Amino acid sequence: PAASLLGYPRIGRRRELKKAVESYWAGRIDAAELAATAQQIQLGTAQRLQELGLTEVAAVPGTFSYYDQVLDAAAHVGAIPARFGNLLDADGGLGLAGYFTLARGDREQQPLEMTKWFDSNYHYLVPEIGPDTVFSVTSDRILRDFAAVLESGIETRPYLVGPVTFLLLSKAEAGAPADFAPLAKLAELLPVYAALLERLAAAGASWVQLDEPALVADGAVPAAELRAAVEQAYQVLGSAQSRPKLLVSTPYGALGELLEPVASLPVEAIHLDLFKGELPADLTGLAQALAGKTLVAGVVDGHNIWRNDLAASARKLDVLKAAGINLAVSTSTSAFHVPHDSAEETQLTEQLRSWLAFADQKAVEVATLARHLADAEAARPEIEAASRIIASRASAEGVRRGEVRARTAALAETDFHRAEYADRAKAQQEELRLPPLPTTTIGSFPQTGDIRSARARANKGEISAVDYQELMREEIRRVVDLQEDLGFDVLVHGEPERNDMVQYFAENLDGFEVTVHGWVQSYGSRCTRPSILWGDVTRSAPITVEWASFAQSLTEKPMKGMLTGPVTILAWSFVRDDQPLADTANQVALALRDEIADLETAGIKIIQVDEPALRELLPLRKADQPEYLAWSVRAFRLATSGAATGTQIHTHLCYSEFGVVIDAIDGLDADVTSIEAARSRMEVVNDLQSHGFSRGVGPGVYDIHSPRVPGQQEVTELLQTAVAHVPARQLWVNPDCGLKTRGYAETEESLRNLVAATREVRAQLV
Ligand code: THG
Ligand code: ZN
Repeated sequence: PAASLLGYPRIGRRRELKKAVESYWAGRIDAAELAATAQQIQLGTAQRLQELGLTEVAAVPGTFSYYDQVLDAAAHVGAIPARFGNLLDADGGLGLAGYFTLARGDREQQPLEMTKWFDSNYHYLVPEIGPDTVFSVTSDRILRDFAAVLESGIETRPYLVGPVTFLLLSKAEAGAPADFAPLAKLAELLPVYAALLERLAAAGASWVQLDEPALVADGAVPAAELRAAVEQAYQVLGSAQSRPKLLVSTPYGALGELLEPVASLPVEAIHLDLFKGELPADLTGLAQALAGKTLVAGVVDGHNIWRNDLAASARKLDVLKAAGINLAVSTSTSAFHVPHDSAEETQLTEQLRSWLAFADQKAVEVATLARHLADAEAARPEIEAASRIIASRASAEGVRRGEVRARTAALAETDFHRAEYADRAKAQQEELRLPPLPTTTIGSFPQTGDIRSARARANKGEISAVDYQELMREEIRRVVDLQEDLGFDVLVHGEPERNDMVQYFAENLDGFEVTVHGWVQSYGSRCTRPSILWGDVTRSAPITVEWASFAQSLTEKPMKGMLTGPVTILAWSFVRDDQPLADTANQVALALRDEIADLETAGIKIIQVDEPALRELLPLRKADQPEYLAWSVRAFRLATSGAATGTQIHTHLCYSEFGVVIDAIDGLDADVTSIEAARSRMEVVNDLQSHGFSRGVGPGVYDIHSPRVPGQQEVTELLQTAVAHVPARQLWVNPDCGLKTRGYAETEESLRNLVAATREVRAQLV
């Protein structure tokens, strides 16, 4: 197809999929009703994209998923871990119930581990593969959904995570030999992919997209081995009997030394990320490798929301065309990272809205660029209009503020340093007098229906600001009482007043706007509404201080002030692309620095500055990582290093691959760091031990992403593992992450077990 998107949001314009899936889980609708909603969403997408100009065969990507695309691949090839027992239906297929068991776990089994998808705020489920995994086709979901849309007259382009990426994203099943890597199973996996391709061809698919983003990241596998694996995979799939045409897509960056090998694969089309990725100056080799194939040029950013510089994209396309390359136009990544349609955001100024391109606008952009390739004159008016609008951004009010620029320009090295840790630790212990293995939670408590509806009513003006405040205060009283009752040492106020830990700050800082319908999927049925960071950032008034001091007034125990760090505010927003991220991060850091000073003045002695997304923005190429880590760590330090010696700074990071960022975590210089560890069975303490991490650390002792309640014994064992690797005086006890998505019943039970286990292990300390 001359113009297409690499992928499209799948949650639905009004989150219809989220609502249907959650209704299915709650038993309010059955599998048939859920499947009907899913097909309606897919048909709606296909019709919408056709209306927007993606009319050719296979221009509409079949990137729907009930939960996750990596889980879908596992479900289709039979990669179902043995620990779940038999999840297959009588017909040998993995039905919806079994599919969701892998995603959410059950009474006995933890779900598949969840981790970040490349450098995005999307999370995929990690398949577990062992030497004994037997692959076979165990789902025909994509076949059925393809056929359903085809019946309505639109031929979509079915999508599967490609076999190499699938195995590289998988982990070895528990009990596999230490030297086993899932990639060793490639030869056994390929016939199953080939069988799926044959069935898709038989169903009428002329194209299938196999997504191979793992090829743009430096991972554990050396480039030569990766190259051999890709070549093996596509030799086999390319020579499959009666297969559809294949598009191999490589979003999220440049292929580097794999560029020509990938371009030479025996398939019909290769997609390259030409927004983030660079092309070689000499295109001769690439053109030769692509002879007879189509280059699907990903020139429109699929990952951020800014209107494309169509003139710049057109120039890139012209260069490729001049080199004799046969072209199609697309996005750099799937557009599932962005919301559906900026035209829905009528509350934004027309000026800001004109700067934006959500998924629907990107469809128009790729169609325009394809038109440019066919007939440059015909596309000229749209291309020039885009140039004018982008130019207007540069001089718009609020994009650059003199006082902000002056403050960042005047920063000195001392603004990034605190007193020595030893002095801080002593001063803090005198202030706080905490027991060994202090217990705390990460910050948020369950957001009940009552809290959400109070906020919704306040937003609609149905209750007054004063009444809303009082309702939130009642909630804070309840949460403080509960923590006192459970016996926690360091308390939190529970954050009932925050819709989202980033959006809340965006709403209270200048330089941001928020959306109404701009939901994007974060994992499974969970979505966020990333804010739009469009201008210079300033704080016009304290944000959290009143809530924190109210909460502190209710207890003698220390109350943690809760802030979101600069890197996370950037990572979970759509950030301006007209200056380096480092500069934007420092502006946010200064606003937070002022907030910390105000919290201290209000008597708050512990302040947590969360950076759960520190790992997320880590560049996929090792060569780019040091620079990123340098500026991201500095931004955190700029935010926190104004704190007094006796003020304890905490931070929290999600996700367990700590090996890579542990130096950076150390560099943050926080007094206490809480991290995810439960899902990976405390593997992280090995990293902490070998690194010699010297400050406070709270490896999470239970997984909050699932409703499962950990037993006291289980928590005790995890704590004993932790104490065996890390000196007890450094250890804190806490759940993995915030409790916002949990219900109260399971939360209370889990926290009770956490405190009981802590007391048990404390008693064992000498
Ligand atoms: N905020 C943002 N991004 C995030 C997190 C966050 N990314 C990673 C991590 N936390 C896990 N992600 C989520 C994302 C969404 C939700 C929970 C964890 C969630 N969303 C509600 C839902 O979909 O029902 C909607 C939220 C709301 O009603 O405001 O619960 O915390 N930005
Ligand atoms: Zn977390």
